[in-house]
Amino acid sequence: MKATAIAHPNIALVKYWGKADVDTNLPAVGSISITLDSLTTTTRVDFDSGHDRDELILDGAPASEQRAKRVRFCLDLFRRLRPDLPPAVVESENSFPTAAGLASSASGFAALVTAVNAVLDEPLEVNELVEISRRCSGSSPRSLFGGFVELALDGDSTAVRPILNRRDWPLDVVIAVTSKTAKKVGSTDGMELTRRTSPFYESWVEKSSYDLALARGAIASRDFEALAVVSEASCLAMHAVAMAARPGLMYWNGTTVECLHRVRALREEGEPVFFTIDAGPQLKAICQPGASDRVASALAEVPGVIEIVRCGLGDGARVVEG
Ligand code: 2P0
Repeated sequence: MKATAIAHPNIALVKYWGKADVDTNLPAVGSISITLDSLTTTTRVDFDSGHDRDELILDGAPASEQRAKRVRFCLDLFRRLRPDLPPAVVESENSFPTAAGLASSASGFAALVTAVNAVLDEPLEVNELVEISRRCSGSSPRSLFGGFVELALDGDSTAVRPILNRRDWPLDVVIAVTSKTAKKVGSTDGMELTRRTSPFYESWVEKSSYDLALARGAIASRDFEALAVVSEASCLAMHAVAMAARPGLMYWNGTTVECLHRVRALREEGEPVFFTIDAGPQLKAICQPGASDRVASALAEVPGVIEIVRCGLGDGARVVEG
């Protein structure tokens, strides 16, 4: 009973921020993302280890108790449906910094549920995997699929709808890494603080269905400019509602802001590029493939950028050898 799976982070263009129910981690809003290709989480599960409790090894070392607890929670959700699953050793490696706004929990749980499902005599249905991974990390069901993906609300649960294959609209992503330090306030705590204290929270939730519709239309018609406008608006609205929490949440550093201005200047000069920023200080520039060399060079020159990471759009989580 061993299996290995890989998954890639995804980047939301229409953002998820806020929970309708904390206990079941039900999002308050739907979201639309793109799955990346070159950043990878590789997760191996071993249910034959003979250990008496689930263990997590992260990037080669025993993980913190907090992270191990989240993995045990995920395995216990499987055990509700498959009670005979013995304790597991889970080994997970990220090819990128953990917890610095590069969506490591999304790829981590997508890889974990895919690997666990691969050892089951009776594998779960995809909607069951979506629910399990979503309970562990609200962004992770999107990494189960490739290309352009929507996580839609469906009553008390969620459903994932692949919108467009990566080959049908290849875009590039240039990530300007501005810090490798783990963020001070995690997404879950930040979302709850925002829900409880931000005066703009209700209008953020109300407005999201409008942005989802705009983004769906832009992707269906491969309208880059329309996708740029709605994506930047959703990103800035998410950060605005979070900044208005008390105390206000500020995930950016000065370099993030300089990168944002650089991307806007590039677009004014005619480059097909727009930005998005998640709950961390990295700026992600999404561009047409022909523009990505120029976008990467321009962002590399911004003082404070410590690394440029380049990706295309990738496939969903999958089982691999090993
Ligand atoms: C997103 N983020 O849509 C938004 C934008 C971060 C900023 O989904 O609380 O760490 O575990 O469900 O999975 C953060 O994702 O959040 C997130 P939880 P998670 O990508």
